[in-house]
Amino acid sequence: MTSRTTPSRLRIALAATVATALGTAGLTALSGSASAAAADVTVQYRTSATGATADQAEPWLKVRNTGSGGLPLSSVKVRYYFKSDAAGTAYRFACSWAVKGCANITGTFGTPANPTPTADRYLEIGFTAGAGTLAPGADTGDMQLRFHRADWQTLRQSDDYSFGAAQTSYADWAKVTASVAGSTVWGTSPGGDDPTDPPTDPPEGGQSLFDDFDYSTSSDPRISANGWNVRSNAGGPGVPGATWSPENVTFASSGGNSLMNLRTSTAGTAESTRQTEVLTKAMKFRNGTYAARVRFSDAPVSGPDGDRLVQTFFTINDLKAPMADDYAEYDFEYLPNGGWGEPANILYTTSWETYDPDPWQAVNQHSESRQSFAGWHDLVLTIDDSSIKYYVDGQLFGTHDAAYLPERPMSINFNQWLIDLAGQTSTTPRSYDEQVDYVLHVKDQVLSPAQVGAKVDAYRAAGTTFEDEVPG
Ligand SMILES: [Ca+2]
Ligand SMILES: [Ca+2]
Ligand SMILES: [Ca+2]
Repeated sequence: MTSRTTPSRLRIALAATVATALGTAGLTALSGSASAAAADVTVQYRTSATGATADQAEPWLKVRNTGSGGLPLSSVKVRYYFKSDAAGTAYRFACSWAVKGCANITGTFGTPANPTPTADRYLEIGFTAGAGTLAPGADTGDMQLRFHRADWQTLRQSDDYSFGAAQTSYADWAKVTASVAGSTVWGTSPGGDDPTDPPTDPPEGGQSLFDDFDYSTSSDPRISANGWNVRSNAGGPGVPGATWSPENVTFASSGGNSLMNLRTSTAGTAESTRQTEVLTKAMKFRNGTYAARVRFSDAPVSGPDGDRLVQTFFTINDLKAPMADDYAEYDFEYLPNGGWGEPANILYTTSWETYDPDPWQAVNQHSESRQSFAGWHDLVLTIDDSSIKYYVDGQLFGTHDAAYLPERPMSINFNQWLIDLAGQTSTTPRSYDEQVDYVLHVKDQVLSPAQVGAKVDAYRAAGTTFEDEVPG
């Protein structure tokens, strides 16, 4: 452990903190003992981007538990210090691959309290509970991490404190720091920076779209002004020859809260079939959080039941060619009466890499639940650089792989359509409703379902029924 630096001052501070928490009895028991220093790690570093300048910095790291007990990785923070290219330059973190799973690794940028000529920013790596616990002697394995300028311009790393151009294979590296439960246990920070100060920089992104759908009718000019298209143009999906009907999109107030209703109706023929769709005109949404409160229904408002409907909330862009891999689509799709070979109600969430319409070939990953989802549901979709997650009513519904991440921005859509007319062959008119309370998108930030709820509550407390800060 030749490059190891363990400041004994910090060990003592840790022991004192623990003793204080335990009171006088604890002080006696811990005084002079090594118990409080049981948590201990070494950090190894290598880089695969060794140039003085690079498109991305690639600090690859391994954290080893050299203590005597199990080490929950969620208690560990590692800081990589660098000199920013300019004071206002923004950076983005990404994880290419990690034994512990990129979804379990977080990256946050911060500014040291005492900047130096080689360190006025740092990347702080953390772990979620899903990363688990390291047994004594075990390490995290490879963490292939990277970061780049938000504008993708070349960055200079030759002036970065933690950068080691010669470190092309893993070795102990004291120019990164590691802390466990708020106490520094590894490395030498630059300029007397305290590696346990909380990160100072706000999370990146955060520009939001919120709409409470407070409109009068589908021809309310504010709908278009706010960036929505109420679909009237013909075409798929659904029954060939069906009409997409703006008149079937209506708005009603319920307890002071406005709801959007998408009504889909048929009398058993293509000519009588009216489908509904509302979508953003702009394709400008990619990573971040998508949320909506949606009411699915199992039965028609009137008329005979049984039609094979799809009630949705989704994001999508355009397929530029069959199997083009820059296609992207993320769906919540509820089939109240089955369809696609399913005999009864089923909720799908599906993440698409791409597809070929003819002959049909799909490259996607899906999760499903065969039960009724009639009624109101809180739907949340999150996309970061490592995975796609779907939540229904606060519960994780599915996690999909990095292979299905979006390559290009997308629109946000709601629609209700008929797979075919074979589910109910009657010519008696019937109609089905899908209602939408609100939609929220937060750019580049992964929010928990609870954070989504809090953000919506804040909009409503402020009297804001619509806001769009998302850059086009
Ligand atoms: Ca630099
Ligand atoms: Ca794709
Ligand atoms: Ca509403």
